[in-house]
Amino acid sequence: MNFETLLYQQNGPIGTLTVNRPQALNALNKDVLRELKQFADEIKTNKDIRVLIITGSGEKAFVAGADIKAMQGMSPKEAESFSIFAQTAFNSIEELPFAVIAAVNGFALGGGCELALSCDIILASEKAKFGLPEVTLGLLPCFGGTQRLPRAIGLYKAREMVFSGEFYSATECKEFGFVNRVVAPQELINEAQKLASTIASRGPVAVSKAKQSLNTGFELHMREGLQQEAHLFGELFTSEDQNEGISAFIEKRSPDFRGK
Ligand code: CO8
Repeated sequence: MNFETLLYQQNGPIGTLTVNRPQALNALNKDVLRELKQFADEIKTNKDIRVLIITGSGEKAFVAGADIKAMQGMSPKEAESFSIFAQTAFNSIEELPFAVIAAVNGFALGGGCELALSCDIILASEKAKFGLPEVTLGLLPCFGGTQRLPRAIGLYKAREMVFSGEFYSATECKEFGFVNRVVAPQELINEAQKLASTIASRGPVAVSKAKQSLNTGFELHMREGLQQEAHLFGELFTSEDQNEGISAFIEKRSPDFRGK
């Protein structure tokens, strides 16, 4: 895969995607958003991938937001389209059929924080800073932030972050509940890879359907969510992996999951 603004590396079943515009602290302009969408569309059918890690280039930023310079002079219609364009790209990442880990190495502001929130798990360096500073620019978070953040941490904490526009440390965000772990900067990628390897060793079809149950079930009424969970559980019994997982347990050996 060849991109102008993204770097991609695959190591066995683990892919690592790096947003690569360090000169602008990896800010999201139209090119990055278009490539993120294109990347998600291409990778979603890659059966070899079991976990994707997303990070930012350089030591300073994960992604410092939407490209502020590119927003100047937009018409209301253009601004709305830009928001929808970014939301569509992030939805495609959220809907990838495998686990996605954000390895947040520095500033995750505005659209950068929203990109992390479209990932399944967020690991952060001690140096990371999160925030939704859109109101400081006279804007509101429009890449999914006003929707994903309250779902992740509740309305009250989300309102504080959105209305204040302040930056928060990784530890504060862990307390808020949307950062899973905070690690030393030099350990971040290692930790993300370790977690990715653990997830990659589990039944890929099971992880994929568990993700679907968690993510879409969260939006449903409890009873409908339970129905969906039971349905997805039933579907797993058409997979070879389910048979392999249970057989391996009974035969006291490690399972050899094939993702089928
Ligand atoms: N967009 C464009 N360029 C950026 C951005 C950004 N979001 N962030 C940093 N840069 C650029 C700087 O302009 C600078 O470039 P140059 O050297 O050419 O001047 C370079 O990156 C380095 O940045 P700084 O010199 O500012 O580095 P500092 O260490 O002094 O500060 C900060 C780092 C605190 C991260 C600072 O750069 C900053 O505050 N950046 C902006 C953060 C921000 O407000 N992000 C939210 C943007 S809004 C958003 O994401 C969603 C809005 C949706 C809008 C949709 C419109 C339709």
